[in-house]
Amino acid sequence: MLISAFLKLVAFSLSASVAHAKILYAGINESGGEFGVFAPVDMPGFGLPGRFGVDYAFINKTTVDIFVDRENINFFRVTFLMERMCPLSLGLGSRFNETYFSEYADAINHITIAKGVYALIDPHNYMRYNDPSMQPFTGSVIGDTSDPTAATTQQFREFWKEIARRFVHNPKVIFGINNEPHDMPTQLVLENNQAAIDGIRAAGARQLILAPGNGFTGGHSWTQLTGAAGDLPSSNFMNKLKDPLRNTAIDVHEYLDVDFCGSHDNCTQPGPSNVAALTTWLQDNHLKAIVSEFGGGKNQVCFQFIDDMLKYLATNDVYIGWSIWAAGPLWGTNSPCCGPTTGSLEPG
Ligand SMILES: *[C@@H]1O[C@H](CO)[C@@H](O)[C@H](O)[C@H]1NC(C)=O
Ligand SMILES: *[C@@H]1O[C@H](CO)[C@@H](O)[C@H](O)[C@H]1NC(C)=O
Ligand SMILES: *[C@@H]1O[C@H](CO)[C@@H](O)[C@H](O)[C@H]1NC(C)=O
Ligand SMILES: CC(=O)N[C@H]1CO[C@H](CO)[C@@H](O)[C@@H]1O
Repeated sequence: MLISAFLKLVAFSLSASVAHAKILYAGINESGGEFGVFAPVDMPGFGLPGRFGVDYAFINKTTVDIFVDRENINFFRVTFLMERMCPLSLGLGSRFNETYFSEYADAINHITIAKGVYALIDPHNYMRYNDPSMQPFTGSVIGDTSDPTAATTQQFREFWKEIARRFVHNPKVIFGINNEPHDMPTQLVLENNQAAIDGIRAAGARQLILAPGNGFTGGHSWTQLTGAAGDLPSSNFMNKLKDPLRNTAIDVHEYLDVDFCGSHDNCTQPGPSNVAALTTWLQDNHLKAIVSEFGGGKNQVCFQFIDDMLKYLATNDVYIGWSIWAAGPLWGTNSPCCGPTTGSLEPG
């Protein structure tokens, strides 16, 4: 239902010259814009607004240049925090912290204009807003009408309309609606996704949109109940999304360790068989997907699992891209994925 006419054209023109090219976007997560708010105990507002370059940062331009020039990466998922873009004093909506926006836009423009490759805009918020101090569990679920402190679905629409308006003339920008919704009614994930799509298109933006599902947008659980309350499967809802431009794809996360979290160094969850039901669903609904987070530890078992996953994505044309977790200027010697010794994907 939502296959992109634009993407089909791109895929067609590519296929004329590159026989087996199906993956259009191959890349990496740039994590750091959401850093510096994780409080030892639940302290709403901890780390806000934060200091650029100290508490949070978006990209290291030198490493982006290396990824593009030497490693042929053409896709960067760049995280940010909605509570920084829309300070709590203003609320979620069209009024931004212009300082934070300009820092973010500088990163996006470096990737998309200076380097000419794709950037995925990623509000790293688990479809929650107002308290990021213990992500992914703190913060009011956007659109939860039983929570008087929650931002509304309409506010989320205005937020996305404004982001889209600001990038409307940049064809290298892709809009990721939100990172990993979870533990909320799947119907509400659908409604928030639809509001974001409506806002983006109302701004006149025509670029690709990525819509997540529930259950941390897990590929393996796409057709299953998820969360403590047994929320309905994403597959029951996300084929109901309507995009007048038919340029919305599904956003999937799929780690290869025992609990799909990316925190263990060994790989025991084979990606291809775990996403098989999702693949069938995508085919049946004429949808495409990007795996915007996945990864494995620095060991031979995981290298094989990652290789198997990449081969699977490349040979199933419902998948049009992937970005591995993660690089970013603030990881230092910490391992963003998977287990304590894997290291970050910054060059070197
Ligand atoms: C940016 O990346 C380059 C190349 O990897 C590295 O030499 C430099 O130290 C990095 N800068 C910061 C501030 O991390
Ligand atoms: C806006 O962001 C800048 C940079 O992080 C920060 O110094 C400033 O206090 C923020 N303003 C508000 C209202 O949050
Ligand atoms: C890692 O997982 C593989 C199966 O994926 C298993 O054969 C191996 O024993 C595991 N290694 C460790 C150290 O747990
Ligand atoms: C596997 C991994 O590193 N996951 C991280 C993804 O990003 C969020 C937010 O930065 C972290 O909380 C996760 O640990």
